[in-house]
Amino acid sequence: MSKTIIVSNRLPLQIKLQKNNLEVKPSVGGLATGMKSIHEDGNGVWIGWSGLTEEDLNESVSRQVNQALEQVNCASVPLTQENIDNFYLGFSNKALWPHFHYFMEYTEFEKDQWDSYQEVNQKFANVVLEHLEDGDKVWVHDYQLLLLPKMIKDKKPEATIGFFLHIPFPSYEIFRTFPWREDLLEGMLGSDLIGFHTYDYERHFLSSVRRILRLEVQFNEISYEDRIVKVDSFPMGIDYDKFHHAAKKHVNLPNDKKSELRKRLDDHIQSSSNAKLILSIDRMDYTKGIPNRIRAFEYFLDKYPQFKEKVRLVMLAVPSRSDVPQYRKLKRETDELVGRINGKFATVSWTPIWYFYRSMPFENLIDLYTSSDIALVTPIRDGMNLVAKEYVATRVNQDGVLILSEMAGASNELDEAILINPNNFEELANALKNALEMPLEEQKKRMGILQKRLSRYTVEKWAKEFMKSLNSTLKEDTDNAVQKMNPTNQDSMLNDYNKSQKRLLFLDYDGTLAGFKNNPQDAKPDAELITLLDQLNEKQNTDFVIVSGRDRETFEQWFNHKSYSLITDHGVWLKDKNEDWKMLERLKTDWMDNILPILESFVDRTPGTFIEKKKYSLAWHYRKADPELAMKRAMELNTVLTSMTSNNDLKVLKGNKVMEIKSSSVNKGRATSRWLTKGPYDFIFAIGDDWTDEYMFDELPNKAYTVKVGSKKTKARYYVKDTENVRELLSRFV
Ligand code: GDG
Repeated sequence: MSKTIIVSNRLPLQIKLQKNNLEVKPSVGGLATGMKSIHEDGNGVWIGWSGLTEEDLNESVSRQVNQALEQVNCASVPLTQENIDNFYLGFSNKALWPHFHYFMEYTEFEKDQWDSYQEVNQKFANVVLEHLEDGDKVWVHDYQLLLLPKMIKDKKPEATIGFFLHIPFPSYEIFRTFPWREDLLEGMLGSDLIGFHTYDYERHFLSSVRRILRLEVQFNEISYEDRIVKVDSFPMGIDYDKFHHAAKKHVNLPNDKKSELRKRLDDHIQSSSNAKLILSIDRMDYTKGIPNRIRAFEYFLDKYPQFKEKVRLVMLAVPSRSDVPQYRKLKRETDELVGRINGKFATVSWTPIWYFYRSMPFENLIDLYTSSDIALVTPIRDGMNLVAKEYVATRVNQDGVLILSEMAGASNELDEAILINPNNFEELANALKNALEMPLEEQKKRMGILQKRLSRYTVEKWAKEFMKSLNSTLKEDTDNAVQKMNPTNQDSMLNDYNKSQKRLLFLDYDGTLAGFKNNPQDAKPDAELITLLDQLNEKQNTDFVIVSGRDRETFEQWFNHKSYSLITDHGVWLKDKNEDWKMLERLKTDWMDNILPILESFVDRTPGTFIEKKKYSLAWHYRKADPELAMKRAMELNTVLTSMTSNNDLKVLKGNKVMEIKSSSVNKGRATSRWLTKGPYDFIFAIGDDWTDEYMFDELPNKAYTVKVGSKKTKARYYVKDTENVRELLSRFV
């Protein structure tokens, strides 16, 4: 039975080791809850670091830990202290975390840490590969493991792999400055499905993929090598019922059962008729905007002094990554700010900020949520922010106001909150005043809508939706009738080839026999290719023809001294082995004078594009242009040209990063089907990479072996990954 393997940096467990005594406790985080049903389904495994370094463990304890983990269907990745320093505290938290959150001034690019990041991702891959069986699915989580999908895919191409990024994906302008940007993107593209919290992160990622890797993106699908990678947004939810039910219990608690914290919070609320509590909860992280929030609170108290002695900011900052210098600096800054502001405003009976630097048990967290009239969630940048959602879930009487930063992913879904820009103190101070004075009726209206939404799209639903989408990538794959050329179907094709009496091979040139170059003239055949073509040309009973959109002049230059059969200009010219060139189609060229100025105006407005003037066609190449601008211009040009060419017997062909205008009476399909009359052939093979080759695949008889290069979206029967595979395949014919 197939299973799902979940992979995250940390296992959803807390392991305590005291004097060789082992205590394993499940952790109760949102992710663990969401993944619960998937983990428990069948014989699922969760792979991650246990929290104990190799230095913490001796052989016998290590065995004990592994056994304990096995019992709860987990497996650990062995990491050393050096790994933690360089991979986790180093590359993950000093390069990726600040960079992806737009804190470029905090980003450190260290080669040693990058090496460690690769090494540790490989360690994770090794453990995954030990557990991975045919038919299994893998779901990889977060920024510590960006390289893992590719490492698994390279070893197990048939594995179905999903990846979810819990933090923002930055805009292309930021991402492009990352030294190892290609490796990170390629690592992620080992997946079949890549998920983000929001559509913004999704489009930033797609933009980087287009611009940096120059890959073809259609809607939310990336054509990568011979695969399609799907990209989508899945906003993560919370365990709504857990928070809602816990809050219900808390609200009705008798006095003697209340925690000390709750009693102190109650004291404040009862201190005057309009005393209010404002809550903030975050990990102590510079992305969460803690100092800004405190300063904005100071600004608020200065601007609206009527709230002095009435409102209190209760601030819980949970210690985090304190081995990283920026976090220690943030802690110092926060301590100082709280001290200064409390000193500035405090009276004998009131301190404006209650500041806790620690983590609290769940019950106290609920005390804070249920006692606070306002939640002030103001990150500078946050992938999602679950605290905002948890606050909503705990408001069992539907009162309370959420003030939320627009820079948190959650703001996309929580429109009924008061949304603010955390850098605008004026807006923040006014939001606080509005929230404090908001009529109960309006609070209930807003809270009601928010609760309805969050109770529907829970973390469990989120995980299920992701898995459903991952499963559908698998289904699309099996539905697709186009088969990958593999050793089995290749052998059967060669068997037919060897048995046949008269064979015909049609080979496209650019993107098939030779890779693309920025300048089309640079794609000249190399020595290896010439040797291969010579060998094919010498084969007995075998006609091989290069069928190209290239012009006759170029092929004359390149293959001048050769006796190959050539079809050029998409089928205008034909040269049969030892004969002279013949014109297959008589074509007019007077239309070019009208079209050329239009193409020139597009070249002027689209840097990096250029026109190739052929004898019978005009091509506008946009391979070197910005892909997003080029796509927009290509659509524009297509509209202009189609309206102009409709009566003109002209056709606009979309090739690979090129648009070509030519007579509609000529295409590779017509040229190749004419050649068939030289038969009968009992073995026909055609291979090509773009839309112009589809005409050829379409016209050939069903029994022909038709092969597409680099994509599964084709009328061909088979596909191969790249030009290297083409050469390997053709070398089997010689
Ligand atoms: C990352 C992304 C994204 C906090 N203090 C205590 C405590 N917590 C719990 C909260 C909440 C969680 O920690 C914090 O989650 P956030 O989403 O707010 O933030 P990150 O830790 O930065 O998480 C973030 C998330 O991943 C999920 O994809 O939303 O954007 O940065 O659940 O309740 N829990 C307890 N005591 C505490 O003192 N028990």
